[in-house]
Amino acid sequence: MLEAMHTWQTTRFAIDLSRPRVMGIVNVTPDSFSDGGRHADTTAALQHAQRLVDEGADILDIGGESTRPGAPTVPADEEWARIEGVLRGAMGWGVPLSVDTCKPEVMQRALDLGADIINDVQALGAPGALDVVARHPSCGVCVMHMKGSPATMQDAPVYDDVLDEVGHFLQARLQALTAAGIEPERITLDPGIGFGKTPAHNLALLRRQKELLRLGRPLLLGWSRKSTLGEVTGRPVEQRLAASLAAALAAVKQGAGVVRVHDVAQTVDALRVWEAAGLLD
Ligand code: HH2
Repeated sequence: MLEAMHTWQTTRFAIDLSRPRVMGIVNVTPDSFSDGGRHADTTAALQHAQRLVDEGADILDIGGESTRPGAPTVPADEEWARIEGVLRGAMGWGVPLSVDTCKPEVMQRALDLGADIINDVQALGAPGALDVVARHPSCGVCVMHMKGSPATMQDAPVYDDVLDEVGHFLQARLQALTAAGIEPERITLDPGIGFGKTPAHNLALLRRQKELLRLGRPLLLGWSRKSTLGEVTGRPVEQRLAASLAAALAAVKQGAGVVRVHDVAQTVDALRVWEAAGLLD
């Protein structure tokens, strides 16, 4: 079990999670919540992606549609047009490439190009999405919990027990994916910080995150710059670096195998200090 928990099988790479890995965010969107429009064309996005790799990103997560609360949906062709050149350009870099999408059409095209991972905030819930990933012999997949949809998810979400509900959801998806033929080694699980959760829910997920390790798969956590950190610190999105680092380290301490971040260099440095002190053993 422990061995399996330490490997994430993806299209081209078996990613070793015996030490935590940093997934660098490449948003090729005009409207992402913290960096929308900064690298919205292929050239700028590739430059940004290259910088993240130079800074020590272990995985790149390329997205062409914002999932921020209230974000409009983008047609599949447009989403694909945003990310295709970035995927093609980065394919030879020797770094696992993840595609952040909910749409089966986009998943299929990305996998046809050789993408390593499908990262789906809808947990392969869209019609056809599970089939696309199951038909592929080896791609990795991250399934995330979200309550509601980006349009509605922050309308006063209510849980009896957020850990129970998220845990049961992830367990059910894990079962559905493996029943469809996706080997457990290909799957990571994400409780979905900020997706249909209040700050209290998100903080409970951090405090009790280790309970999710019982599901037997590595955890991927995305706290970077999220609004709960703004609530806690009183800071706007562009001033949440310190809070994001604290949350990433806390997530790792609580068992995360992968942290999804905007600020790769700083996160890598923070983890290096922990590693040097033997805190990652
Ligand atoms: N968060 C965002 C997007 N995708 N995927 C996973 N697995 N986990 C997350 O927490 C997660 C995610 C939102 O962050 P960002 O990509 O910066 O913003 P936007 O969705 O506005 O592009």
